[in-house]
Amino acid sequence: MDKIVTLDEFIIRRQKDSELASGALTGLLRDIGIASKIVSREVNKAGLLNILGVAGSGDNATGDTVQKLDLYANEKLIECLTNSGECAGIASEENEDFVQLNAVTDKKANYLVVFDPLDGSSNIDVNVSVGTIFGIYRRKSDASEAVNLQDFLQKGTDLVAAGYVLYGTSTLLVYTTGRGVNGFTLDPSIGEFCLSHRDIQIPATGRYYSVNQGYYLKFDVEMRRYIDYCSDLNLRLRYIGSMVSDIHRILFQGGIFLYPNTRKHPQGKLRLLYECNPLSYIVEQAGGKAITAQLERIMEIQPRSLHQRATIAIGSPDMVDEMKEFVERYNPALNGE
Ligand code: P6P
Repeated sequence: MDKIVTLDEFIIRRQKDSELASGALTGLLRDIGIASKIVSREVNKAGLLNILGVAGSGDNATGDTVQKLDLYANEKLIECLTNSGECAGIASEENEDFVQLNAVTDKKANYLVVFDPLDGSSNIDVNVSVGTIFGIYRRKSDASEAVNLQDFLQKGTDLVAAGYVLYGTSTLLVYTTGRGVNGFTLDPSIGEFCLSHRDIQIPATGRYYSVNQGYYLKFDVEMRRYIDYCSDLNLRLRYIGSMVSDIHRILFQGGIFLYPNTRKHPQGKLRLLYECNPLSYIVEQAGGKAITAQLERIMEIQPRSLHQRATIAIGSPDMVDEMKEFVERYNPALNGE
């Protein structure tokens, strides 16, 4: 039986990585791990604590219906990130604007964290897995100043770390600091995330495609052609409606996840800053690809606003390349029609 390696031990062992050397990023990752343990405890007993149901406010800053657990997870993440003293500010799906964190020590905080505290929260009431998504940036402004919007509007290529926590049959934290992707499963008996998936590599291709088939008629023709192709290949359609869960399956078993533009969401539905970029960083680090339905690399997009949406096709490299070929072949605009 392999020796147990906890998240803390693993992070400290990897501290020789440039970004971890100062220990600051180490502290941030550990704080996110702590918040995730707290959220996991509440997610696993949500039905008992009447924590389900829509919070009083109804909608969050970005117009999505808020579940009480969303708010709880948001508060815990902000609390834990404040404690570390390493985080200068955060941007969250649940907050309309970015939040400057109050220094708890006289140490200057050089990092920012963007996150979706509980993605897929509409599944909470029906006990389907949900997830936390986070990305970590170095701040651009001077550490002696207040954080500003430009600090947060950085491309995905500027991420120094990204990860997700999947609250499913077990609680799994997957993250990267740019040197591969590793997964840690929470052992509730010792309250530690333990290394369970070392150096995750996404299969070059797969038997799954993940898209909301209900919007098929609202997709552009080139996307419909690609979806028809997946169906003709007898690929398996798997769509939970929780981005973390859907992409987690693809990361481990291969496949492609698509959220193209629709009439309701002409720019796409998913959020660039705290959903698409962090998950794209992880998938690319595992050997996969992540582009928009318009074939732009997700991590190269220059964000213009905190809650900006993006279309996305993400997963096994050979499948993303094939989808790209369909768009080039059938998109009228690309064919001069
Ligand atoms: P639809 C959950 O609300 C979410 O933000 C993602 O987790 C998920 O992939 C997507 O929206 C589901 O959207 O339109 O298919 O219900």
